[in-house]
Amino acid sequence: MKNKGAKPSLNNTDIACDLQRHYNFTLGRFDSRVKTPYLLKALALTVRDRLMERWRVTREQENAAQPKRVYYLSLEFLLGRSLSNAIKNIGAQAEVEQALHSYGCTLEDLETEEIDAGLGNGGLGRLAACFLDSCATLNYPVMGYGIRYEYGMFHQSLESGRQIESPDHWLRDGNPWELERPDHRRRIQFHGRTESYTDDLGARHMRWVDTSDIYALAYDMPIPGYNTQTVNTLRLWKATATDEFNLNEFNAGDYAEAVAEKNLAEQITMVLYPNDASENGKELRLRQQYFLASASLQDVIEQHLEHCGGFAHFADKNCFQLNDTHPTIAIAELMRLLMDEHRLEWDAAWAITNNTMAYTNHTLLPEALERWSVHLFSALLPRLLEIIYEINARFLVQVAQRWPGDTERQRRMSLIEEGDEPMVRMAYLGIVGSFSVNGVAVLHSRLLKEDLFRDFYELWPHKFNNKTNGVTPRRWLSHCNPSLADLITQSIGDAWQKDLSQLEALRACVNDQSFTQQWANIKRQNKARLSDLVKSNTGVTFNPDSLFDVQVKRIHEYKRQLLNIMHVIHLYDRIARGDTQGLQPRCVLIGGKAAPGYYLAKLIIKLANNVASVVNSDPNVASLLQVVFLPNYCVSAMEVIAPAADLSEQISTAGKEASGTGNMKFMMNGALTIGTYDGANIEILEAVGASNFFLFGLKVEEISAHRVACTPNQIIESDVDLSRVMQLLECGHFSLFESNLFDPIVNSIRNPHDPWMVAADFRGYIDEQQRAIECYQNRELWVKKSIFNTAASGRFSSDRTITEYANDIWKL
Ligand code: 26Q
Repeated sequence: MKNKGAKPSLNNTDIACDLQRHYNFTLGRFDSRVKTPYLLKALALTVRDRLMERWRVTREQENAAQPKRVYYLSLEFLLGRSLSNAIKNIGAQAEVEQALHSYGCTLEDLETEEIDAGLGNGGLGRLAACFLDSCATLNYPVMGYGIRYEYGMFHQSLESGRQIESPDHWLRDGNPWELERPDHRRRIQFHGRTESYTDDLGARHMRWVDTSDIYALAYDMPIPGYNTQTVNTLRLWKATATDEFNLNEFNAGDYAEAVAEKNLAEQITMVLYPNDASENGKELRLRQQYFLASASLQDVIEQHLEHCGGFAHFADKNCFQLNDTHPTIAIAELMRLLMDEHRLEWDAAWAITNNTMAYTNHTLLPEALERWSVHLFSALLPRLLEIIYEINARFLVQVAQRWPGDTERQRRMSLIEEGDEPMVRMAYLGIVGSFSVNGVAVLHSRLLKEDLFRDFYELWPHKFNNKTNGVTPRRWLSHCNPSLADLITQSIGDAWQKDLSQLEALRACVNDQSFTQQWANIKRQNKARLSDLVKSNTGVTFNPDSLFDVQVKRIHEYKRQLLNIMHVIHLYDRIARGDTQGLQPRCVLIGGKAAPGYYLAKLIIKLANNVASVVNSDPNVASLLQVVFLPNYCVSAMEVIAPAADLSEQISTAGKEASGTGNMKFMMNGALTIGTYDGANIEILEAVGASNFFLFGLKVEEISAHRVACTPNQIIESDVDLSRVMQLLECGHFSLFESNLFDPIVNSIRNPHDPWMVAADFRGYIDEQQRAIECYQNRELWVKKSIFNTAASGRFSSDRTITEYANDIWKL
């Protein structure tokens, strides 16, 4: 059947009509007063109808042209809300507003009711979402593959200043954006054993037998590009039990066991792991990784064979981008599918695998590199372990040829880490199995070559490259900051939305009084909007005339929220002493989630809250300093926070933050950065110039020498301000009824081996903060610097990043 029906139009009466129809007949609501949640759903369906046709055409055109396709494999896609993004991208904003008029509500009222799709932890997951937006906008045939977690990133609330996690049942009321695709069901094997056999032609093969299988069901989400007809696909897999899985037991009369097994199968896609650094060893996590890899590869292979008949052109037509090591088991799985299921020889299969896989690394922390115990692997994925062993054996021959007799190097580079508990090194599998290995900022990519993956760089220098991250300007400027977007468009036209480098033209506006005044007014309004959010979430009243100093990101020692809190304590101490010379009113906002098992990160949240309550309840301090910890930081919160920030805190220990992407969102919205020489901060600094950036702290090369030269205790002793901060922390000033509460934090600062160099960077940070507040006093100059930041942010569009991936890696 090819009845395409009538195409839904974008005119406002048709939209109004469909909206009413969905409200009444899809949702079955006939309320006398329209109920917002249903209206939201009806609007989502109305918009989805309008994506459908473009989605079909995109697919049909691709099927006809058979271009090379890219598959972005990721355990995380942190999409946030979809409604206003879709409306904006198809250009139906005015029409939707019109249609909503008769319901007495605005699009803004409705869109804030939409629940975030929080299928990610932080930077890596949000990057995947920004990339999908850019791929669709640039009309690249790129498909995302991920997991349809029943529960996304946990919801964070506070009880007595401590983080409380609760489940995020985001699918409870259904998801209007997804389409179930029962025809794309895949079977995934686990456990069992391997055996060899001889086929009819006398060839030897391996097979994986006696397995416990589950199904992967496909759910597709439309990814509309901005101002283009392209609608790409994000395919998310859900696990379900196979029928025969419970049939045996059902026949034996064990109905209850049969149903229990079904739950076991469905557990695989139940919940997102809430760690943003690897938590080693959890079997369920490895199941998730293999489940995603196998389902996606089978899907791609089937589609490829349908059109191309064989594997001769597979590597010319397909490319997999692996989002960190999480999906790198795909390398072994592709080998298995090609050899065991499609009977290719090793060398042919390896050539295909090695020419289709590309690996992106997102971390420099050695402890965050994923490793899986060989023991677990052999029980869960015995065939894959065999293949990894064979990859390793052949690889180590290459190493031995290149460095004869260097057994130490073979040990270092082996995919298997030997020891009491042998482990599979997933990052090494990613490097060996891929034709491209990239870092996510210039410094990060350099350190991968010089440090973490040095041996591999020496062997294969051509594989290594950099792709500095970016963020989508549609969500992170036009959508979240509509007033600023309007002002920009009035001044330089609206082509910047698809070519962000055009923001450079704003530099010419800094001497235009009316422009700078409007720029300042818009920031003021955005600050008022954030103040409302802060007030309703914490009860604290932020003064929009103060400097808004913001640090939002996952809570991690290397990100040094602690350094920020110590600065707050220092300011509090100064004000209490009456040393207010050169001070200006400042509002400090900290937000972010801690991994539920990360003790020190959770204690840092408690400290932030305790400091906030001491500071905020001191009437002598209130006019100069206010502090909040904003609970449940998430994508939709950032959409309010980024436009309102004056000062963006990017203060990681040098060499630890791979890139950062929040730093780019703040810059785009006209915040100035106070930051270390780390990750993409360096490129931000270069783009905007040192006079528009507050730089401090040790550089990567300086850190180890500094550690030898002086200990934290020596630094504390010789710095009066730092001594006083430590004194306040140690005397229990912020933990009145639990005096030793913050000992672990104090000890971490005083630890001579403190990897995060908190004490060492304190003085530089405090001084730079003072420079920042003094600079803020000259409001006219500050506004210019703010404009310069937005103007220089063009390089940080994910359109630029994706164009580089497409040209250099994917060869589209
Ligand atoms: C691994 C194994 C088991 C459980 C969880 C994990 C896991 C999950 C998520 C490990 C890491 C992550 C996420 C990492 C991440 O977000 N990294 C950030 O990636 C950004 C995009 O490239 C960078 O900008 C940040 O610098 C980097 O920290």
